[in-house]
Amino acid sequence: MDKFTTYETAWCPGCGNFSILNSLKTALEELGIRPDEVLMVAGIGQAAKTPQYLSANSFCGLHGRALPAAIAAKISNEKLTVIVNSGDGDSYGEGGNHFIHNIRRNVNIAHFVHDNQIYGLTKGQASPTSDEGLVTGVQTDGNSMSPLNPVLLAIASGAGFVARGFSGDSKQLVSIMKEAILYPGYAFVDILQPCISFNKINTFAYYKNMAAPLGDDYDPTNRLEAIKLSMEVSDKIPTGILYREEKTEFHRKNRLLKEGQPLVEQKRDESVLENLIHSFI
Ligand SMILES: Cc1ncc(C[n+]2csc(CCOP(=O)(O)OP(=O)(O)O)c2C)c(N)n1
Ligand SMILES: [Mg+2]
Repeated sequence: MDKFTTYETAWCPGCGNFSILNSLKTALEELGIRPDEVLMVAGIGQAAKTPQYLSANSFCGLHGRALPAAIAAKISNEKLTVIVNSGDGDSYGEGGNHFIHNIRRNVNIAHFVHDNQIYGLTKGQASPTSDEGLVTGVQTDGNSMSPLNPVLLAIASGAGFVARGFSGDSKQLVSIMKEAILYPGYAFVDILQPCISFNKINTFAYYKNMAAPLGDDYDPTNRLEAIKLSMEVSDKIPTGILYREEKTEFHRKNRLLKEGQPLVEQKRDESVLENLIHSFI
């Protein structure tokens, strides 16, 4: 089976998740990757349902724990194309620590964060990217915390591929996703996405007005420029590949993995494990 299929979803009509799912499907098909070669990984949330709606291998873990499961799978079987789709809460809140240290580890996976600036599944609590003062049905006095800037954080932490997309610009999103999947290392994409039910401020119209696609003349290899650009979020929000640097990925640095034979195909001597277990009995 070479074509991907999508399934009926439980998302609200008008949710940005639909176009992110469809953009991913298009990106994978245009890259000529087969469904059986893909592992989709997520944590918990509306965004984290994405793996359940695409006909590929999938694993949904605990809230905030998508990255550890994804990199474990990739480390075991380098032949898999491993893609994480999860929310801003999942990736930057509950999974914030994994986010930073995963950048340092640089395993070859793509991480697509559906950033609706809200905890959607649990009906509107502030997420790490919610605007300060945001009032929702359950955050009635307004969010008292200042937002973190995931793109700035990723570049500052040493990520080699950092991009921002918008669910309403699928042409650009498909092209960013293709580059992220092909990038040999950890590729991070923050995707602006409206939550039509619980975030009444950062709407489709808001993002449409704010999103400013980078021009062809932009040079993504200048780290200081990328940092400066990633701090621009109040007048316009730049979208596209903000930073790109070739870095040695995890597999090429590991003695056991760098020869190229995936761990799952390497010969195992079961007696070593049995002897170890028996030494504790
Ligand atoms: C450890 C833990 N804390 C909290 C929850 C409850 N919970 C489930 S999903 C979620 C928020 C999801 O928000 P986000 O990741 O932004 O995804 P969205 O639904 O907005 O797509 C929360 C708080 C949980 N399941 N596990
Ligand atoms: Mg969210």
